[in-house]
Amino acid sequence: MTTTMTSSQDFALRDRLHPLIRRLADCIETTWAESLDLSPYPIPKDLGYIEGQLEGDRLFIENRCFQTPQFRKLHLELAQVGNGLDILHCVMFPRPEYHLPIFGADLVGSRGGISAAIADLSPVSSDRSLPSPYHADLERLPKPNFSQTRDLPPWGYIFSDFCLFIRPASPEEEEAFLQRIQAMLSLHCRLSTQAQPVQTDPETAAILAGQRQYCAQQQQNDKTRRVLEKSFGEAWAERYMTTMLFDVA
Ligand code: BLA
Repeated sequence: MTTTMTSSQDFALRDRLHPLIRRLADCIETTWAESLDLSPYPIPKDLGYIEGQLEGDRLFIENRCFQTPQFRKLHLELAQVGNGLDILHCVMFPRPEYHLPIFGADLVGSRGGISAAIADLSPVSSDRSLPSPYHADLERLPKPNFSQTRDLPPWGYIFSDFCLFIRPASPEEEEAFLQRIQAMLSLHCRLSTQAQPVQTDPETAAILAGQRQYCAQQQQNDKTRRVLEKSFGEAWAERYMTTMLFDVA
């Protein structure tokens, strides 16, 4: 296995990725920069830029992270397996003093097109409901129709009723997916910056428990784990999934 780190903050990988992944990465970064008060987030030294190859294809990963007054970690990851599989992963982890949902998105694609496009604002409360302003604003968003919706795996019960999981079937559907994520993200940035922190320790503990459950379930995604294991081995994949992708504060 080779792991390499560079000091470059540029996503050199970005230009080689599927156009929808590139556009979503740009959209996420622009929305963050325009609507949030970003500060640097210390990425573990060896996990900023990573290359690995154990068996089969080489895996390239580039991570970019920030923090803000409301979010302990904003994470955007771009990855490419060999020349075949392109991946965008994004999670916005709120600080546990803020009762906010977890924004998450995953795009997986190849030359043949995007096979999985998923985005959600996932609840952390024990009754699995979203804070009411979120519910109301999400209800008001236009609801595009997608011809191929996909079923969530059993661990996906953590996602909200608004979760979108599709295989975009045309350039028009790719565009509609991008528009929908942009709308969700803008809504989230607006509502999160208006949010007030909770006042009591039990409330913070309940939010933390919800975030822990979200991470525990996401760590069960065998499709992600298998990609990482093939290039970096089991132990490394476990460390990466629990410390970089879905770490709990
Ligand atoms: C699916 N994720 C997948 C798939 C792959 C990855 C290969 C299968 C694609 C398909 O079925 O068409 C791989 N995703 C990765 C890798 C990384 C990654 C290697 O992010 C990172 C290095 N996953 C997330 C987030 C969500 C998510 C934030 O990281 C949701 C908010 C969801 N990915 C998700 C779901 C599936 C998936 C629900 C489908 C799983 C299944 O069908 O079993």
